[in-house]
Amino acid sequence: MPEHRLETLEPQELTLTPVPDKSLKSRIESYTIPFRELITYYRCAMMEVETKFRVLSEEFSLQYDRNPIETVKTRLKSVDSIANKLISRELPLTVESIEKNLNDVAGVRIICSFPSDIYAISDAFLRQDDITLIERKDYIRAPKPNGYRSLHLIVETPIFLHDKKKLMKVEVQFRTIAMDWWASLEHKIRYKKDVEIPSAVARELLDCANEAARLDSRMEQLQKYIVPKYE
Ligand code: 0O2
Repeated sequence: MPEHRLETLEPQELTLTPVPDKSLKSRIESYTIPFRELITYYRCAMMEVETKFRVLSEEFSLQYDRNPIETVKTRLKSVDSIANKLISRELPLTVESIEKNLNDVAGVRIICSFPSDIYAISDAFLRQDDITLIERKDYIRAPKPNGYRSLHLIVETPIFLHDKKKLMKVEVQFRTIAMDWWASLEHKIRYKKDVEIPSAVARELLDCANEAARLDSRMEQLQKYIVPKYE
């Protein structure tokens, strides 16, 4: 490129100067840095909630000599899933929109032994004074028409940063091993797939969900004979 001396340039020539790489970089950063920051906050909130369940698990084991929490799983929604959800709801693709409209960027799944454990653990969690319940969906007492069972809570939890406290939303799903078994396999078979599932397959899936619920309730009856209730 020919070298221009500033004093010889006319004003219109100045506007033709190509955008230097540096400004493109800063434009990209102005989008990505707040997004990465937000995802980090969600990760921190998820860790806070995970720790609360690990503490409850330790304490229940100590008090009752039985651990009602089988597994704690965590997941952060992928960038693609976040974008797809916003696009499908015709919402803006901005950091503000993610925070305002999506409740499940940070997810924690608690797999319990018996259905009653779900209520014991979720009540103990909700009694903690830094946890605010935003929404509760009980798909155990009222299963979805396809047979899906789980207790879903959307909660707000504080995260403490070096200079501020921030409230973040986390989705917590509670399931028994049987509910999780069904949901995981059903997810693979049909959930979110664009193809229409034949009604015979849908009926069979529903039947499997009901069967799993019956087994859960039989196992619950059995454990009542030998294991003390949480009080
Ligand atoms: P993923 O991949 O697990 O994250 P919301 O999504 O919360 O804004 P909605 O539909 O009212 O809106 O939420 P709901 O009913 O509370 O369900 C959200 C999550 O529950 C899903 O997240 C699934 O994890 C699970 N879920 C709900 N229904 C079913 C179902 O029929 N089968 C299975 N296997 N899982 C289910 P995502 O974001 O859809 O998926």
